Amino acid sequence: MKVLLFGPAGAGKTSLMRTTCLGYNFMKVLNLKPTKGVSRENFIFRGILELSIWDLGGQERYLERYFSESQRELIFSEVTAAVFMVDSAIIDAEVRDIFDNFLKYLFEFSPEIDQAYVLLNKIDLQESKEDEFYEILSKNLNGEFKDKISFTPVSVKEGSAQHRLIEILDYEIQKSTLSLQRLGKVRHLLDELKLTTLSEFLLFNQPDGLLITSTLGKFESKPLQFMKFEIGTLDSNIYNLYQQIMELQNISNLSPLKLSTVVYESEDCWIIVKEVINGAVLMAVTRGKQPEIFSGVLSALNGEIFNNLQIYLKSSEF
Ligand SMILES: Nc1nc2c(ncn2[C@@H]2O[C@H](COP(=O)(O)OP(=O)(O)OP(=O)(O)O)[C@@H](O)[C@H]2O)c(=O)[nH]1
Ligand SMILES: [Mg+2]
Repeated sequence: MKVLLFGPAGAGKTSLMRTTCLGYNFMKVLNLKPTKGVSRENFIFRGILELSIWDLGGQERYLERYFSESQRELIFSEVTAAVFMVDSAIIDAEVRDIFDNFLKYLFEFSPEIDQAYVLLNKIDLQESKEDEFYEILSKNLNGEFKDKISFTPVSVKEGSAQHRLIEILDYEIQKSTLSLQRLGKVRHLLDELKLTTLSEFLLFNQPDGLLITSTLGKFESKPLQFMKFEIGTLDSNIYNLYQQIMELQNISNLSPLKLSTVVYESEDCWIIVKEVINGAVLMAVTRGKQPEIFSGVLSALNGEIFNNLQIYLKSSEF
């Protein structure tokens, strides 16, 4: 699925992409270099939706190229979701020309698009004038475009831009039969795990830290930042000790990935986190703390249903 990120230089497009799809925090995108022309990156959003994000560097010389007769079709065709982003702290009436061209070619080459999204970014800045920018971009819009464009004031710094992009992409999941089928199958396997263990299960996508699905149904959670769940790297002390002990026992060929499960204990329950495949992590929350519940979950996490989940997720990898 092709996603276009378009807009003038410095608007925050690359920042938005990295923080949403890779779980980076804002500090990590403070010093991004301007994107040189077209940068394409593939991600699997929420573990379900295959994305090809076209992050288009917004410097003038590139914009001219995107609109040129030789390139416009390549850039604007087969787009599924399109985002136009501006820096609301820098009011520039000339952006309107860029926006008009963007709309013109977008709807010409991807006529099946039902919505284009405008993000008025950086509203965290005091000098941000998102209302003024909204006026510039929306004034006298061609009637047929008018109903197809939605404007949202956002901030990548504060997280509302990522929230909006996630909403936009979730809407695409809802429109995709294949994605819904995949979700249904995974959900079914989690429900089976729940039946045999009386615990709740939540499956997370590692790169963006978002929930794929859970036995609790729709469950809102913030993207899990910093949690990569790769225990070997997460806690290298433990890995080092483990390695030493295994060496004492003459067991070689260790990889940090062999440490795949973390257990947390609270007064009321166990929380057990296990990597299913590279890129997806399963979390079990037990109902109660009896030892047999704990061992039940551990056997389930080494049993057939878990295995099926692993096979299914592997087979639907892109
Ligand atoms: N204050 C503030 N700064 C932001 C926000 N979003 C992005 N920035 C900063 O704006 C600068 C430019 O961000 P980029 O993501 O590189 O912008 P871009 O749209 O990709 O720019 P080009 O690649 O040149 O088209 C970076 O220093 C970001 O840290 C925001 O919401 N608030
Ligand atoms: Mg960029």
